[in-house]
Amino acid sequence: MQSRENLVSLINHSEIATDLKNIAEKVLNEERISTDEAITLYEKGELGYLGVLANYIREKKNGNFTYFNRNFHIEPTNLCVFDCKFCSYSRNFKQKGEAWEMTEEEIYDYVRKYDGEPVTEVHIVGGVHPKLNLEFFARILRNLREMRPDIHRKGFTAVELEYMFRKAKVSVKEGLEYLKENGLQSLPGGGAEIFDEAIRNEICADKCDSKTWLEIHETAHQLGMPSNATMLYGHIETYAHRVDHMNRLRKLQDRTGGFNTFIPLKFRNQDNQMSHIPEVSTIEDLRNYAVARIFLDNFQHIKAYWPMIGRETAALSMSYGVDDIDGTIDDSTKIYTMAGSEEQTPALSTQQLVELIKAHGRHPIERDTLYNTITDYANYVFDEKTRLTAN
Ligand code: V47
Ligand code: SF4
Repeated sequence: MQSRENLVSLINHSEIATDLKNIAEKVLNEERISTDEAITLYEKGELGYLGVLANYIREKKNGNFTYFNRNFHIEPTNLCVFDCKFCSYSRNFKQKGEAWEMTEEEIYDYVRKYDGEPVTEVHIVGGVHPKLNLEFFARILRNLREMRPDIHRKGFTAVELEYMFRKAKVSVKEGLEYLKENGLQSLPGGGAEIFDEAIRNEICADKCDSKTWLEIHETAHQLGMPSNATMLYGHIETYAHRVDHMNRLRKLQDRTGGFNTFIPLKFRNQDNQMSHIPEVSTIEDLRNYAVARIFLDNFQHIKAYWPMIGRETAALSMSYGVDDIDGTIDDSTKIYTMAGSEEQTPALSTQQLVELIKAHGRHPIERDTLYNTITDYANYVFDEKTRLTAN
């Protein structure tokens, strides 16, 4: 395999520093790297070096496949009781006039738009609204299950769940069990931000703390509900904070194996209380994907969320450890549009996703939420009339 040859020749390269060479050898021998070594990667690893290591692991774990799915979001409201400094999306109650609140019927109408469409996942996420409670969301889930039993229901960040359960006076386990009975199938990765308590206190002091975020995901895994994990990077955190964040996730994954994918989220600085902080470069984005791929040896997948990072960088990231670029989205999320992403109407057709992946030399696989293959697009050609025909 070419990626192995590249790694071996990098190790034999005489000019490489000893500590970097040792890490590369560990990767070749499939040994776990330490937190100190991960910090060394961030501090000293050049993009080319990190890419060789990350690509080797990526191809070992996922071959040449790049995954995507057909999905849409439901964002019932952007009114939020919390005040995260990095958030461009939420509005508080003083700014109610600028906010949206979907009625229950509007939510169902929104889902009806997809009647007859082969979408496989709905991602429900939004601001934390004090009136939208556990009962409301349980009813939404039940009705979505009835309307479209074929669509996987992934919903609610640990931040939304913590608030919902606290208000309903139920434990995390009781609340998750109840939502599961009513149709919740997995949790998205949002709300993790940076687990370090001091940084969290600076950027999102009033919402669910790190311990609770981890407890909610652990309980979900114990109940048989998988989840994703995110990390908001490129603001006031240091490399050590990023590594500490991923280390807490790696330890939890060792215990439960319940995380599907890790999704680094680049801080975007438009129209929020941290707008004075410059965004990191695309090179730093790619380095970050690569270090995540190298460090998180017990995560099967690393996702580049294209509405946040832009389709071009998402495509490049496939050479730096990423094997998943999220889905069609259908312009159904505002989180990154409002934070300054280059994707102002995020929607890609299946054909566009397939072509993007192929143009970068990877093998496109449409997956379901749990990474089961729905369609292998290696030998498909798209036809304008029939939309899709086997080659
Ligand atoms: O927790 C908010 C982030 C997250 C900004 O699980 C920002 O498949 C950057 O978690 N700059 C919510 N990031 C979205 C999320 C997510 C997205 C896509 C897929 C999945 C998944 C999960 O958005 C928040 C926060 O970390 N966020 N504002 C901003 N200005
Ligand atoms: Fe509310 Fe989420 Fe925005 Fe924080 S990131 S203010 S919890 S919508």
